[in-house]
Amino acid sequence: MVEPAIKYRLIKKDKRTGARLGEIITPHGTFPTPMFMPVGTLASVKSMAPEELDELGANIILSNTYHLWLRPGEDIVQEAGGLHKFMNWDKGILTDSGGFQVFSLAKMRDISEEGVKFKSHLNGANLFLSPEKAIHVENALGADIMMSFDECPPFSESYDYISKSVDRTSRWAERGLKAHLNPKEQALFGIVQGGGHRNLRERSARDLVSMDFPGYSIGGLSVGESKAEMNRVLDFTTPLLPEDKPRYLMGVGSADALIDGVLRGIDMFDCVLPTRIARNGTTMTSMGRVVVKNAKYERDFRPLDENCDCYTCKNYTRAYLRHLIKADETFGIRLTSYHNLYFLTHLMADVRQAIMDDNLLEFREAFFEQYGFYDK
Ligand code: PRF
Ligand code: ZN
Repeated sequence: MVEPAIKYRLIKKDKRTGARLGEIITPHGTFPTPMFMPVGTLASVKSMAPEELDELGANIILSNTYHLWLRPGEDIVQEAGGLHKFMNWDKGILTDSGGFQVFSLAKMRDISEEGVKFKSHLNGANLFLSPEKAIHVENALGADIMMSFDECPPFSESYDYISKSVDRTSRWAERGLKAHLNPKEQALFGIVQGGGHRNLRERSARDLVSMDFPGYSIGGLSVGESKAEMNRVLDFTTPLLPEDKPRYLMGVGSADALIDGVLRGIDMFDCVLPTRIARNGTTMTSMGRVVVKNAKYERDFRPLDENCDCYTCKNYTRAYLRHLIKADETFGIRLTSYHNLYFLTHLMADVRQAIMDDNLLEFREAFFEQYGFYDK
């Protein structure tokens, strides 16, 4: 048994909820959890420099196997000295396996036991990804944490389909584990699937936990089901996972879902949401969403969020942000992206403090009181 590349240290468990305060120890630093991870699909968090990400409180960022495999090619990243060097980021990196992107982006997929045949979303070329291929691309990229190659079926798929899919995802996870070339430098996580079905989530978790991954992801959520539905699945899924390993809820990034995920024992989250909505002028503030592009902010010379200490809020007005976004000035996108990422990384810091102070439930109440429930 080799020592895994990352470790999780549980610091404190909340007495009244499933929330955990901890830290994740990676080859590129030790970072507090629960945490939010910004997404840099193509080896860049859109419009943000690495120094800015560091300054706004990001510790691990996400990148993507499928996208980097297609462009520029993992061989080029490897020649550059790996993803950290290539993009000038020396804190944590996590790569998603490409499984999810194949299912969400590519047309005409053909799924078999061996892997997935599909067409490139860039030029229509015929492509094939298998668990072994995905892991070898992830090995070449060199992230601290890698994801198994999984299938993320639609939440509404039939029980029968999801049941077969879960078993195949477990076999793919096992193949990925065997193909993994350097477990001492890169930690491979298993991904629990199973849609909304308790017994399928149980089977998925049991099979993956028996393979002893250094961490576990929960996939197949935030794919169109309601937040109540997602919370219901988390209620019975996180308790299936070992206490001494990190748990990562994939593709979740709205403030309310982060808090409710932490309450259910999640340690890590990622999502394109904060940066994606920032690019069309939508921001997350302590008072809820502010669509700064709207006409009503034309003469609003207040900061975006009066309770925020970020660079954007300290220096610029809503009227200025509205003007820049309306005029397609890229600086506007940088300012709203910076604020949204700062907002979520600092929300998680506040959540950690609340766990420390034994008042997470009160924190949640107060937060929702101001923020409103369920933004989507
Ligand atoms: N699997 C993988 N990546 C993902 C997901 C998944 O199920 C999701 C689901 N929200 C986001 N990203 N590999
Ligand atoms: Zn701000």
